[in-house]
Amino acid sequence: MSKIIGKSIPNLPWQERPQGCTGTVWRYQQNPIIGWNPFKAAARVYNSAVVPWQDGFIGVFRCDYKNGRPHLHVGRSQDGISWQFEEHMIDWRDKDGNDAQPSYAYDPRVVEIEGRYIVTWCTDYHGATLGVGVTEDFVHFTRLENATVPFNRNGVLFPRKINGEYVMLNRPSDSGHTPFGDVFLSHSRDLEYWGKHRHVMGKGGLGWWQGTKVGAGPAPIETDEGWLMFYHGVSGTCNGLVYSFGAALLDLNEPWKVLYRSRDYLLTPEEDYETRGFVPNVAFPCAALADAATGRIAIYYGAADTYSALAFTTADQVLTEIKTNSEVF
Ligand code: BMA
Repeated sequence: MSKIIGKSIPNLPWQERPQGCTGTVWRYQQNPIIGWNPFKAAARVYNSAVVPWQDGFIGVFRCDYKNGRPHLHVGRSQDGISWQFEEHMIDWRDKDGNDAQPSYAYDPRVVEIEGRYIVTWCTDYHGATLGVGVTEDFVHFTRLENATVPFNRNGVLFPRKINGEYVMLNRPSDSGHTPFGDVFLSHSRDLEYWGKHRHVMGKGGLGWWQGTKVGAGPAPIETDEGWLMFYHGVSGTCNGLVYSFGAALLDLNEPWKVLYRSRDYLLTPEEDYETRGFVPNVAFPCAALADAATGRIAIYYGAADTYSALAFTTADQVLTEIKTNSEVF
């Protein structure tokens, strides 16, 4: 049995695999958990980050406004399924307390490292780049320097330092809807200066579902066999891009080394809420809660750039799947 290293989350949202479902990952039967226009400012809430908080959950949510621009809002939930949102966007301040509000912000991820919650997201600095900030209470948010020069849109921290350094998965890109993309990682001692860049994995292989680009999803989950990383893979069709997701296992000490990687997707857009919406055919995971006591994992994913949805699996089942059906690379 593969073991998750980390905290126990006894109130993890969970549903058993429905009868007749044979997939390694299965959907929450009441999906989507967040629909159109969930609160006044937001038309769509998706591609968002959730972490345990007190006796429930908290998150940083991508909220697309009715002018089309995305901003980040805090959301709170007792059960991880039903969410209440702050009406106002996160008020980012720099270290001196000055306004540091990004002009847009999307695809946030959140990790807790040594008592601080670190948020990464896609922001703008003469083009898309990676914003980084910290909070301890989800009320006061301090923005740090951006991690990269443009263009880079997908920044995901490992949930602890590795060999004394912060490590961030990221994906260099171009402006617009980049038709390429490999996963890299970068190291930092202070969350400000980033270097020691390593290539983690490229698009392609046998699986056409990941033939156009790949990008890290939720913060990787530590297991006794390596880092379990869910990632999105994109296929370029005659009608546009299709976003599915799979998983990879990365070496614990040298996480740029890929031990196994999905040959087949774990989840691809099939349901109405995944195939119809603002951007059809998108399943884009940004957070996963992992319960070390049971091995259960709840994956939060954006559906059709419109809805928030939940899916479930266990560490053991995902590792068995990617070891049995591993991509050749
Ligand atoms: C990516 C990001 C995601 C989005 C996806 C599909 O480039 O912008 O936020 O979910 O495209 O539109």
